[in-house]
Amino acid sequence: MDTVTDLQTRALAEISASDSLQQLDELRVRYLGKKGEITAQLKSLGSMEPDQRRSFGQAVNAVRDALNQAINARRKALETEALEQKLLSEKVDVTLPGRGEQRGGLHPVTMAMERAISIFTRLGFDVATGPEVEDDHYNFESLNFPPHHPARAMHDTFYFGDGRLLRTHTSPVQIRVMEKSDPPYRIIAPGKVYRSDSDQTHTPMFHQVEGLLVGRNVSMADLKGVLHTFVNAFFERSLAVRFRPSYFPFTEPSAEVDIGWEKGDGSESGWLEILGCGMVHPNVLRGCGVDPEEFTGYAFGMGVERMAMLRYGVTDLRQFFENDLEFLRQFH
Ligand code: 2U9
Repeated sequence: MDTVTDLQTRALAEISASDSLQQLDELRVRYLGKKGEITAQLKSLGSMEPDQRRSFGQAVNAVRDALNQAINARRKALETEALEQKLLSEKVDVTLPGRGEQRGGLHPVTMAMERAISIFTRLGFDVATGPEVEDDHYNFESLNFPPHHPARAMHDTFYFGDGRLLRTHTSPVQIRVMEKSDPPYRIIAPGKVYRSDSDQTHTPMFHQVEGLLVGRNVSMADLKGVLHTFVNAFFERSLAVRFRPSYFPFTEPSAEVDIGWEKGDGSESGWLEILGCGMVHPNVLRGCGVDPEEFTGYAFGMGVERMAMLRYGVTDLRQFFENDLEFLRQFH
């Protein structure tokens, strides 16, 4: 009996001194587990006289119940303590000042591109897109570039070596539209284009917005009207425009468009080239299954980086590609 009382005193002291759930569980196993001390005492009952067995059995059971109770109570206390610790350490001070936030913005080239798209959309043009990896047929042949013609050299093409190439203009988009549907067409093709060219005024990737309108009785006068309307809207002022004869394989006649440009202080005024255009060459129409006797059309193309430089007063093309936040934030 003394051993059992001693055992209870010792176990209760250890239980109340335990300071972790793991330690408490080790105590439970040591005293109440299959090979535990209380269990051993219960096993010893078998070899006792009936009288002794009854009173000893009651005592051991009472100790077992007391230990069980103590362990459960201690566990609850430890769990509550742990929860309180956790709540304390995870406390959020909602009165702390905020960290502030940074507002993003569109890239000026994106802004110029969306501006051009928005103006042409309001003039009735639909937006068409196509792949950046093309082949000779779509990038050159269908656009009336004869094989080995020097005009191909103007484009400094990136070739993959397996017949594929990176498009040097977005014109293949219009070819694809013409090949698979009937006129009339009134579309613009905005997107990235690639030319193996890199200096102060050229980057190997740049953006174009091209346009194509094909229908009955479409004339150069229509082209001039639409482009004048466009440049006035794009630059938000009434500009003088000049059409200068030029050459492109895919248009005949072809022209380059200049705008009369004056700097704010009145200095350095003059003509500034901003666009290329022309009447779609009959060979291009015919190649796409469009009868040039029945339909005529005009086309135009512009470099978006150039338009963005003029519109936002950027003097160095490379700034568009450096991702300097000090530069980019000016356009937010
Ligand atoms: C089809 C037929 C004709 C698109 C055109 C230009 C003139 C032009 C340049 C502007 C600056 C390229 O980025 S740039 O270097 N583009 O001058 N582009 S006419 O003519 C087409 C397009 C599609 C089927």
